[in-house]
Amino acid sequence: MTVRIGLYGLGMIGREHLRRIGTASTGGRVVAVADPNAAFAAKAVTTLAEVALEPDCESLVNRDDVDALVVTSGDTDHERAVLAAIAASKPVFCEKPLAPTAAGCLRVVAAEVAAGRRLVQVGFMRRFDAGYRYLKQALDDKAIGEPLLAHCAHRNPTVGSTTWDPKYVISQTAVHELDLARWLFDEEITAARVLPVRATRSAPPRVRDPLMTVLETRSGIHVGIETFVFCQYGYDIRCEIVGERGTISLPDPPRPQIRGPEGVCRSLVKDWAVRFADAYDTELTEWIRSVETGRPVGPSSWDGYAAQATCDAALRSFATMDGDRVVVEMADRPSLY
Ligand code: ISE
Repeated sequence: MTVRIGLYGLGMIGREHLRRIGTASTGGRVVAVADPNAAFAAKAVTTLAEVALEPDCESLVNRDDVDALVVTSGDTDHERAVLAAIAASKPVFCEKPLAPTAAGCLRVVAAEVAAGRRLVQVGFMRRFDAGYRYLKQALDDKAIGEPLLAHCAHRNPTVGSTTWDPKYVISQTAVHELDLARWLFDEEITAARVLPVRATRSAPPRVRDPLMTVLETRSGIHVGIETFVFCQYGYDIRCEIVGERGTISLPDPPRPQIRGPEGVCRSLVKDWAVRFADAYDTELTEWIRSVETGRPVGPSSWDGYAAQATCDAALRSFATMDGDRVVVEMADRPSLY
């Protein structure tokens, strides 16, 4: 069976997913699209053969030939599109964040609970990366005994210096590690603090970079996250977990080794879309398979809510500019999750 998909949002990640669904043997096909900006959608669709255009997310998801929805629009349009899919009883894959506030995420959770079954997968693609899966397996196998703490680094060579909101360092960057910490350790995050450190001269003065975020989990595991979005040298993602009997590290992605006049070197990936290309392929392929089987996999709307609640706490700590410890406020977890 080919899963027929409606895709909402034709920006950069939307066009990437459209190409990916068409080429990566995912078992899916995009049959119709829409975008909150109708004029932009009308222009974009002229280059897409055999794809229908709809005026909004509701008409898109309610088409008879759409089995499931992919949401890749701007963050503030996610909630409405996901709620439309739940109302139509159709599975939906939504790029992160599920909604830009924890309250918005909770409305999605409530709608899904009322529908009585899981329909939503949130796009935390690192859970599908082979290296992170290796870490998770080793932790679950107790290869290092009980985990005690983790060191993570999330470094981008640069991000748009005029368009970058300083808060994105938490909400667009560290949010991946906030989700991973919950997933890897299978525990909720209970508190967050964000510490400004000496600022790089490569960042615009209004952006405080790098930052150190420290999370605490329910059992007391501490996760230190360095975010450094103007690091200049490459896209470098690190994670080391320290346990009672050893450590486990995220493997570096394979890169060719170059021998030349400068000696022996391996170049670094410069771009997150390249670093996690395989993870995105696996994520969408597994989601489409889950639509076929009716058995949801991957991050749920509860995971989307928990990441956002943690983000909100980290942002409150960031606002103090003094590393204040902020407790993560979470609703009770419904039995559906
Ligand atoms: C970006 O905002 C993302 O969402 C990507 O998934 C992440 O890998 C990248 O580092 C962020 O800047």
